[in-house]
Amino acid sequence: MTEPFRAGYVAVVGYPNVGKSTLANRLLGAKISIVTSKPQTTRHRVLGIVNRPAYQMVLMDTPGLLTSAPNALDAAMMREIAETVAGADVLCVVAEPRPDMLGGPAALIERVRAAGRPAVLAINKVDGVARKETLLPLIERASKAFAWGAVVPISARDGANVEVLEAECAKLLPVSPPLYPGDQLSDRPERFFVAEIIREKIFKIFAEEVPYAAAVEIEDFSEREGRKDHIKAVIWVEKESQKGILIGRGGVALKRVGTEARAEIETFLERPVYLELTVHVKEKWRREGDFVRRLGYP
Ligand SMILES: Nc1nc2c(ncn2[C@@H]2O[C@H](COP(=O)(O)OP(=O)(O)OP(=O)(O)O)[C@@H](O)[C@H]2O)c(=O)[nH]1
Ligand SMILES: [Mg+2]
Repeated sequence: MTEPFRAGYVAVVGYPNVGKSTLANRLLGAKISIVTSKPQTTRHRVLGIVNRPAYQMVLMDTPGLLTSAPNALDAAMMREIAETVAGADVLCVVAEPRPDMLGGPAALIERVRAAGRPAVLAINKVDGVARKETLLPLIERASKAFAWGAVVPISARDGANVEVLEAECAKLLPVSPPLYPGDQLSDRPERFFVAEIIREKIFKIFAEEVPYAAAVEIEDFSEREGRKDHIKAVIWVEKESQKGILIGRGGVALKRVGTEARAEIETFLERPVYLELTVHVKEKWRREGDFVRRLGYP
């Protein structure tokens, strides 16, 4: 007898910077979610769809779980996590191989228990663990904390054991016909990915303050017959000083953002584009609920 087809939503959750987006991209085989070395990179839940012969796994990457939400942007991100978890069939909890990986601020494990959903634990970044035997006590301890569907040590970066993790998550999906057409990779429009690519370059190029104060809004995205697409993006920051840093002396810094972003946007869209970037200041925009919503955060 053949196994019935399964389909459902898998929420990838965990503390900031543990590798949730790296894992989501690895499972999707495409770069859907931006990855940087800084925590709190992901702001939106991103929906990517893994289509396999026996199942369809709709992946939702989430922002990292924070202890507190000091401003409207953080609060929106935390609401986004709660909504995503509520809409998930399965949780894929990602943690780093450390004794406190499920505890700590805002106790992840409590959220998992409260969610009442089947969950798989991925212990990520095991490529960085020199002595693999140190993983055993961590796995044992985690196994006692919750009735996980499975506890799987992985490396999202090099792909080790990611297939095993995927299979464990797939087992927990409900029996269901596919939820999306088989050729669809995401539910987000192109302009969302374009804005995210620009934001990722800002995270990579600038130090501490600027990336967190920056938001990208696509003002215009026009496809032009016989000419390059025209994309006009505004980068919002909170202070004149941040605007100065983003633009740089003689405009060199902004130019670098533009050059790097355009190259990646063209790869993503598989066509040439003309990218126009401008920087605007909106004081303390992260504290303004209306503005945060205008930028597409819930
Ligand atoms: N060594 C190692 N590093 C990894 C692995 N997975 C992710 N990373 C790195 O960890 C950092 C954070 O990765 P992200 O995927 O952005 O993490 P995240 O959990 O989505 O982070 P937020 O969205 O900020 O919460 C990046 O520098 C990744 O390259 C892994 O398996 N091994
Ligand atoms: Mg992320």
